[in-house]
Amino acid sequence: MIQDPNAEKVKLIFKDKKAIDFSKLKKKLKEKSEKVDLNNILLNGKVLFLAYDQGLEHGPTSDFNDKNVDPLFIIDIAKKGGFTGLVFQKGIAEKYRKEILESKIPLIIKLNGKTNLVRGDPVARQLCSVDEAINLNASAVGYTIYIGSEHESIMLQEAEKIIEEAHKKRLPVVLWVYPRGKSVKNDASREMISYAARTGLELGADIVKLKYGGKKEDLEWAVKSAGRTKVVVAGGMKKSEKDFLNGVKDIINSGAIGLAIGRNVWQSKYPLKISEKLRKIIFG
Ligand code: FBP
Repeated sequence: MIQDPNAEKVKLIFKDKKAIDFSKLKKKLKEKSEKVDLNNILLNGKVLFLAYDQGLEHGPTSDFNDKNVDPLFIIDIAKKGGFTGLVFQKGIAEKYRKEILESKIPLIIKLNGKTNLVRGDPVARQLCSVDEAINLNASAVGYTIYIGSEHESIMLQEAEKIIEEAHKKRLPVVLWVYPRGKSVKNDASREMISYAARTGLELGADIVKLKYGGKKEDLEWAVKSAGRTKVVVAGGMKKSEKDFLNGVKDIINSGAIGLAIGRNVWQSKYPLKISEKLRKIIFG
């Protein structure tokens, strides 16, 4: 132990002060931690979210076919595939409200978004408020920040306001943090994914969503960098099932709590089979 030459002096100062009431302090801390309710979207501390905001992010022609263009197909996969969350923009959440409610899958509403039609450093501004999300029965809200973009300050500030408001209402916040823009050379490098993870922690996100570059030790470092903010990983473009599932094992063994994926599930020929395999890896 480190010897403190001033220990005696410090003791005397503390003697004069009023004793700290630890029970009050504990109560305060408990109240604080009760503010955010993650239980709705976690299953044994793990998650499997089905992401379906690609219609806005990439456009229907790039990602969808005759089946998965229909939000009902996605809700059905989420329900039968045992997903712990379903990610929509507010429009789908509103128009398919009845089926989402019937599915009993917790809803995560993305509060910002953009199309991929604009070139240059990306910015995605807020399109839906926390209150609108609550009125649409959201169990959590999501927001994307493109760190490294020349417009990152807009997104950092909007995310901060959203986190403040959502947490007052006990709603968890999932931040998608993607390094992007001309200053970012490799968005999946160790440096970038850990920076993304740390951004989530520094802003107070409950969960941060990252892209995984395929190196387990880099993801382990990102998970460490995220501290008490939990890490989930995005799926990316459709891969062979074998490669994809091997990657998922590494993701879970690195300390991430799960996945928030889209294309590798709903573009699969057998979405329910792949969901079952994912469930086995993530929840055991
Ligand atoms: P996928 O599993 O299909 O990659 O979805 C994850 C996700 O984060 C989506 O929520 C989002 O629409 C998409 O990736 C954005 O990807 P990108 O910014 O690379 O175009």
